[in-house]
Amino acid sequence: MKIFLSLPFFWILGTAIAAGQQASQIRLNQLGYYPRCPKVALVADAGTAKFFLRDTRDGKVAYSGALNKQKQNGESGQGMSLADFSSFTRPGRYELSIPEAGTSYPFSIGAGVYKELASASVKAFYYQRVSEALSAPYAGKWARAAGHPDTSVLIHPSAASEGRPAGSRIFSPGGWYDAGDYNKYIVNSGITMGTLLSLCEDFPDYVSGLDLNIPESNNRLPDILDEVLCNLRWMLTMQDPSDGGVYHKLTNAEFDGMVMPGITKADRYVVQKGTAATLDFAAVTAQAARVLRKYGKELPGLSDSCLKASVRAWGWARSKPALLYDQERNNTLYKPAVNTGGYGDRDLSDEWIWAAAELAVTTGDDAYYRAVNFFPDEKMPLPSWGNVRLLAYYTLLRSRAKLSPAIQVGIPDLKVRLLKLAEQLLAAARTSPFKTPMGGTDHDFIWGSNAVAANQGIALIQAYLRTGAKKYLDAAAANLDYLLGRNGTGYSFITGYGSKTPMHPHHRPSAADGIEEPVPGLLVGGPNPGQQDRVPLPSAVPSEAYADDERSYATNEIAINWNAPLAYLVNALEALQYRSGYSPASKQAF
Ligand code: G3I
Ligand code: 9MR
Repeated sequence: MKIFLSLPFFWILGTAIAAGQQASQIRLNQLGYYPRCPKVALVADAGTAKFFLRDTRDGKVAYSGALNKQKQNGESGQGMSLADFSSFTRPGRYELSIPEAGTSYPFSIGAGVYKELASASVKAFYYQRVSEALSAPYAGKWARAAGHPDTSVLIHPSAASEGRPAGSRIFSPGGWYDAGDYNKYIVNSGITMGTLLSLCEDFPDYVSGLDLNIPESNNRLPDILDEVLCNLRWMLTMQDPSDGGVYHKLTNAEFDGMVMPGITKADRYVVQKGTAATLDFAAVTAQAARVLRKYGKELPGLSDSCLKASVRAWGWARSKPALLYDQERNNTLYKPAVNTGGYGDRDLSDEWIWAAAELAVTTGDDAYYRAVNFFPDEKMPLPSWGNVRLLAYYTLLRSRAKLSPAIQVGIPDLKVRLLKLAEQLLAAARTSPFKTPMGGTDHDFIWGSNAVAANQGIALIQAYLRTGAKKYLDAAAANLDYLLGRNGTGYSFITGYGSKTPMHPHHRPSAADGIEEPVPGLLVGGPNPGQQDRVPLPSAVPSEAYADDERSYATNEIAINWNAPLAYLVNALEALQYRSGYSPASKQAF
């Protein structure tokens, strides 16, 4: 009773503090929580004080508890305390208040708490469409004219072949802009498409019901497939029909300025064909052939064309097994020099594994499996644009039954390896200052660190799908908490989703469109102390090295290969039992 009498005072005090920047001292998922999932907030420098959960409608205390002191956050010396209100499940809108620290941003507890974000994370790709106008019924205030047409793209001297000499032109429209820039890169499209296609393969029923409000929404395909097709059709134009090789990228020679797409009329080029691009293309088209097979009526011939393109790409790669894309070297040999994103991978063993896995599973032909060393070691490297090995393993885990018994017997127990990785991520969550798998080590904070968090989430979802063990799903959800605010910066890293979100991402349309709010649903790169852009950061502590500054492309750019794992993570959580309750028994699992 006594406690309730003293509360209004603290509530008023807390609310007053929150009006300042105090709210950002309380780090929690700024959207909210499913009723029956863990609910945790972190508070800087608040010791073991009491915390109160208040209903925002009337300020009444709905739940209270004591903070739990955690270890310090790296070099910052900031003491973190943890508020755990997991056992509170009543749907509603709340604030967390700690008299000594202030009041959090308001958040929700409810079944539909990530529904809008789930769709926005995929709709983000619509906003990246290159060659078509975005109209108001779909794009709202972010409607804009079409960007680069790419209907007459030059063959760069590095890409010249007998049938296509330097300076000749090809037709390669459409697709998605890679990131904050206006170029299109096959390698980065590869992992992006693989991740989105895996979402379709892992949760087919769920994705059929996912509504994106895009121009194709009324056709008979799932919206996410319509969106994926947009980039797939572009990718298909990047294959040289005469030999099956695939151009590394379609690009300006220099990055465009911070202007709307299509304003600049600089020449566009396709550059050198390379083995990494060709293998990533082979993997994507083989996987797409599989996913599209059941839509033969809606998309006559497309699945077959994808498979043919994949087989030809594979053939080209076999004849040129290690033709790297080395931009610096090319710039000493060819004019014009090209200074846009390099995506220059030097180790192609994982691209070989991925292409072989997708082709083997789609065709059932053991020869693809036999052609490469699938298990050079026991590593399970987290996916990134430069390392796609795990995408192959996810495919084998999902579909090994499609391989012949002789091959299946020889596959090591990938489930054991996957669970080892998942356990490592659980261990990281014990040491991370945010009690999330993300941040267990400072090495997590690279360029695009938020995609590290999202890809860790995918690995944990995969572990959940193979075991049904709730701890993996909870840990995946904790990384979504991380992305939505339970992190070292106090930001929710997704534009438009949360209370304190990036307002100045390195994203040309958002910078140039004159609209205050950036395009929504975009995941920014996140903390990265590398300062490759030389922009000052508010902190040198890796987990805090983030600036919501348009110039800070090393922390605040957006990119398709970062949004794809976000889309997988949040949509997988929606697809699984979290939506309706908390029972690990899922129809789709196993
Ligand atoms: O791999 C090392 C790692 O071992 C080391 O611990 C770490 C320390 O910083 O560095 C890692 O390498 C970094 C690598 O990203 C990690 O993926 C490099 O320093 C860093 O320069 C590199 O950045 C890449 C960046 O382009 C510059 O090339 C990003 O991965 C990549 O996402 C980004 O992609 C750009 C495109 O080029 C152009 N379009 C936008 C896109 C997004 O920013
Ligand atoms: O906008 C570019 C971004 O997409 C890239 O990730 C980044 C690194 O390659 O480069 C950005 O472009 C910058 C260029 O490298 C240097 N001049 C300023 C450009 C941004 O305004």
